[in-house]
Amino acid sequence: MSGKLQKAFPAGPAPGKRVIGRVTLLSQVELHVLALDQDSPEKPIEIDIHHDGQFLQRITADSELKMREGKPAGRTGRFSFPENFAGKVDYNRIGVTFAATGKHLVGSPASAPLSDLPADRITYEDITEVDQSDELPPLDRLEVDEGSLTERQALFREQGVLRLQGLIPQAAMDAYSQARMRALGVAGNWKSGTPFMHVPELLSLCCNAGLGAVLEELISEPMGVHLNLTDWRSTERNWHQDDYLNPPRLKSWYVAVWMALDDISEDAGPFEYVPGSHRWPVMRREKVLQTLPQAHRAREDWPSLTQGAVSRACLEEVQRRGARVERFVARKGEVLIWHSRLIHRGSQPKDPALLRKALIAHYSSIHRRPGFPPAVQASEGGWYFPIRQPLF
Ligand SMILES: O=C(O)CCC(=O)C(=O)O
Repeated sequence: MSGKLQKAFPAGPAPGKRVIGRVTLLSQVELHVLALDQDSPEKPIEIDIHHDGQFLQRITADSELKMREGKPAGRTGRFSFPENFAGKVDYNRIGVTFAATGKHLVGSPASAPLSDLPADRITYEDITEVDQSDELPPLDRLEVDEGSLTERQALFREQGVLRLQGLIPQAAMDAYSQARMRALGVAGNWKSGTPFMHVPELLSLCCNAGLGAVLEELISEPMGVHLNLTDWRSTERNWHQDDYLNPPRLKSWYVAVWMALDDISEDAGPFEYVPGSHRWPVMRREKVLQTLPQAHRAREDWPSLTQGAVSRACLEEVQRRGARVERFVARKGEVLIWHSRLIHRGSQPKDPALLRKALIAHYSSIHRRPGFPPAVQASEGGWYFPIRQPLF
């Protein structure tokens, strides 16, 4: 317990209710709450604890605290962050709210307006909007001559996802797997998001001509790779769309590809997705940012700060619509292409020791990323944006 970290806050009313409370950080890992229902001072009060927008636990402030004259001063409760949080507790990201109203207790550091709401009160509607404008790729527009679509286009328009076996020669995947193994072994990873700039086998795989042709068939413009996720474990990034993570003017001229370099075990945290969810309202960055206190909106790590609210809102929407979740338990060589608005996630592995040998590559239209260096056509036929970042 650290005396330096001890903070005290004045008590104050929770707006609209005669329930008041304050929270005190006793140590880096322990919170103390004091709450009082002014109409029923003997009543225990339920309090929700969040960190980084993620709901952690509901506690009850039920120990009686009496003032000197014997009058009830309120009910107290304590919360200790779980052991696996050690070192990760960021004081400014702790949210402490009344369970009944969702309002923050005085002294709850992550309090501020949508940001006044705990992540579990933010709805899909709060952070999305309907967009079927003519600025979208042709397959996403309201009016499409369905009869003129190829089978793949029709599937992608309807499902937002396409699974293909045999699209990329196995030899190209194996060559990359071996190069990665030589460079990193099984557990390592590159720091760069663009390792294709350093690893010829990776560039060759991402710029495979057959793949490039299918991406162009779906989006209607040549697509250039600009991001790789090369870990052989699930990212464990919970439910989200990719669209709001990109510049708003890019709209949906964006697509991502998941390649199975080996058979993927059911227990290794497969990629999961909700077919058809790319036709639901789309998350907007400015709306997602509203869920954060003003002071945090310019932070580089805003995607992780908002991930808790985003994934919860997605899950609720999936449940509200009774939508189906699919798992990509891929066979070696299989490729999955997904739409930038598709709700998807890297699921949590049941067995964290298992490898998930995959390559993930993200692509944008080569005509629509003015902030990137001009795209270059690789000798294989596909395109890449030559973004140089140190490999390690
Ligand atoms: O780990 C995974 O399979 C999910 C990857 C993902 O969400 C992404 O690349 O946007």
